[in-house]
Amino acid sequence: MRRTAGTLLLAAALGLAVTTFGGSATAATPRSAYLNVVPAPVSAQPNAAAAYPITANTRIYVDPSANQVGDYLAGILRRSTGFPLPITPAPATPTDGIALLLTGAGTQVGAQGYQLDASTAKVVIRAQTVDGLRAGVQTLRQLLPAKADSPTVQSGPWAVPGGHVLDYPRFAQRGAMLDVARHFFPVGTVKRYIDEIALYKVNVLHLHLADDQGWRIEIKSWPKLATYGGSTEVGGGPGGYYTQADYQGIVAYAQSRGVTVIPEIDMPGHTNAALASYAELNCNGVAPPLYTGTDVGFSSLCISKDVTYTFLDDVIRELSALTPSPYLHIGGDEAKVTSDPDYIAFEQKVFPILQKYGKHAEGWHDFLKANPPTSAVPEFWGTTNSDANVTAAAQRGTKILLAPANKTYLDMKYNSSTPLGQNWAGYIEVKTAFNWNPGSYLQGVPESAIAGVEAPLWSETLVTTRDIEYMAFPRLPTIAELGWSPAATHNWTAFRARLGAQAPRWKVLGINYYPSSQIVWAK
Ligand code: TNX
Repeated sequence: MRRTAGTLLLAAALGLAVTTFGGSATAATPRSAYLNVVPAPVSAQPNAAAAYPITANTRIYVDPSANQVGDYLAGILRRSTGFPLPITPAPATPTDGIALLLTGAGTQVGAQGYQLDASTAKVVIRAQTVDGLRAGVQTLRQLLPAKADSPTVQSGPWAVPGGHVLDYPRFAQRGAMLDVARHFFPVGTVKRYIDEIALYKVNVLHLHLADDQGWRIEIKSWPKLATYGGSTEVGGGPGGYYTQADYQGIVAYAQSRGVTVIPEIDMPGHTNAALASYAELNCNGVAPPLYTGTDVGFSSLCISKDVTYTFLDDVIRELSALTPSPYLHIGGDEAKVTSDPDYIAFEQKVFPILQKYGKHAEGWHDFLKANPPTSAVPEFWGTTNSDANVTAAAQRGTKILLAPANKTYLDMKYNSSTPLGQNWAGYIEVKTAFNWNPGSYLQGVPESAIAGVEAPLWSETLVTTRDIEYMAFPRLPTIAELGWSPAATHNWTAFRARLGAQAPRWKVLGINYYPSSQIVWAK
């Protein structure tokens, strides 16, 4: 790559030695892997004179309470290296191997950060929490050659380049939303997406579990929601649903990768699948047919019936018991056939039900008009830079989750020839997804009021894993970078090279992606 002002700026911001920037024009020195980590770390200093070789004798030393992280790392590296990589309880001061330690990290790393030191003798990751170690392991993966992520044994060498990283996130919450309602995706597809988002330190998977076209989670007290309400999808396919055991499997798998699942049941609109399943939920007592189109805003739970709140109490009770997260997402968007007074009356009955089951509400920012508790998290999905209700909530101390549709919606087309997706919020090329600042995006909403950022993937037009990946890559890592990396590292010229350096790993992992011409793709 060329030495642009941008890369030098990034180098300065990261405290990097500029001498490590090799010119690919002469291809003399390959660019240090420390400069290619996505999201960009807080600081990284490569030491080109050192490298730790992973060999058949390498041990992974782990603080016993972080064994799961050791297993995760070993699981990846055993497949590709063929080495045994035994997991061993960590001594106080390891002198060899790869060590994952819950001691000795500086206080700056906080609850999610880590420090990583790679020398000729060893690689040491230190954090204050298991989640911090998980983040460090994702960085270590990216420091290794792409073939380290291969599912089959490859030949080495397996050098971890020498260097030091100090890293922690800008925002506590970095999310990805997957709509499993418009099209149903099997458990394996969801787990694959979890693996993909975890690579970029995304720590929340928001699952959109119910909409007009399908109800995707078993509720034992209202069984037809899943068996009938889940029996189709957009286009009329067979749909599907997760049993409670399936859902718990997803939650546990996500947790093992440092990802918290936040389930969404959208209400009072986007509820045709529930209304079709139980006639008594309709004001007129008549169940509508199942719906397989893509219109929005035509359905509503019956606000005035008591059974509506019995139903919601049951759903929220069962879902709360399955969900370790303190948040449940209750949707609240596009309730176009619910009057404002009805909407407010409805939400005012739902907030106490959540509280009863020990949960805070997350919801699309529309629900602010019903005055939720300060602890509720509005998810801003608008396409403007100002929203009076969001600003007022932020001023009351409410934390805002940012998912502006014209920046973060992964279902928007990249350009007019993208075969999948929609364009109601515009086209979102990679640069558009990158070029905004979550800390100053909404008028009157300071950085301190931002909980984080999320990239939603609505699935009206998406049917397969390859479809999901084509829309998420490369924009999901782009939004992940905005959520994690310090504002000082934000630089398009540097980013387009760093993002492009991910492609060899995506190829090894079999991840489908949109090869945007804006990006400098590595071979
Ligand atoms: C708007 S974003 C919706 C969804 C659609 C999406 C398609 C939001 C809160 N509601 O119901 O799936 O647009 O892009």
